Amino acid sequence: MTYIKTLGAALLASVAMASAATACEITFRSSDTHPDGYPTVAAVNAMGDMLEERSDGRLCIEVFHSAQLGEEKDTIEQTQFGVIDMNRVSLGPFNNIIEETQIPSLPYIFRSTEHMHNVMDGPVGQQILDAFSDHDLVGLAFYDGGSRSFYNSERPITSIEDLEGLKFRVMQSDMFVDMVAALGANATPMPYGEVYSSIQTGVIDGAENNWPSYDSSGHFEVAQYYTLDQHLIVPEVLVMAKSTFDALSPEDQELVRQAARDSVPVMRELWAEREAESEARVAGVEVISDIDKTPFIEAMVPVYEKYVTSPVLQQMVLDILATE
Ligand code: BDP
Repeated sequence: MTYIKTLGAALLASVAMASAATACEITFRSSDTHPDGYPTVAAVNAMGDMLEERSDGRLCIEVFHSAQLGEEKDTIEQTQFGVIDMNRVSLGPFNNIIEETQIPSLPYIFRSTEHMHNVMDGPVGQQILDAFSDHDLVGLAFYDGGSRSFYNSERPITSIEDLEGLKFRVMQSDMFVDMVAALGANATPMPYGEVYSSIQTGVIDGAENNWPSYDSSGHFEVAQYYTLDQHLIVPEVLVMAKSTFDALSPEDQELVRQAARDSVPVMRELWAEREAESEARVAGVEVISDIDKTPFIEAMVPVYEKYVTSPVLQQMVLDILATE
């Protein structure tokens, strides 16, 4: 009898747990290439907590971190098909699909992180978020991606001449291939997850990224020269599959949009902390911070000429330059 009672109690407990776990009516599956605890993952989790609370537990988010659902280029396609509900990615892999995303991905377009925030929080940012709707996606919010600099396993880069002949991995964006070529080096677009072993085996000499990615990916272990040329400040974006979004009531759509917006300040705070932590953590690498950026900036003219073609894109650049 006691045995039966114990069994019954255990059964009841597991049923209660299961129903608590299934209280969510809808759970959005969200993809991220970064590991658990990384600021982007933490920010989408924070958005999920807000959404769950504001919808009385009906709407939830489950973040599949560490590229569990695939590399960015593939997960973007799956999000367009509605197989994945949400995706947090860099704007880089969108460049070949949505031309407006090329503009904030242009080298040296932003003067500082603050400038980037002012632009992405303003009308140009909204214009870019709106552009996703023609591509089966809903643009929800922009996150920080720090500034990206070159690192390699061969030699310290102290001037543009030192880049010559080196082979760098870039995100899957034609514009970044041209950016590296304009600097006199060679570029290979490849998924983020392949970079570590490609540097290790000498397929490439290095890559380019921000402090937190250089740190969390372990790239600093195989490419110990990091040059603070800060050629890109590419924002990251959080998108939802249009089919997932359209299936929601207008009230729930607004809850999703608002929770995404409210996750932005959370992300920015986590990001600033993480940048400082990562910079300190990779302290063993050789950091070249005394570098004249002027030749790098001047070398970018052909990239602007090739990619800022239509009057709409030209106006976006002018609007960015005119933003404080
Ligand atoms: C990181 C971005 C991530 C990109 C990665 C990359 O946060 O979205 O996948 O760079 O270089 O900084 O591919």
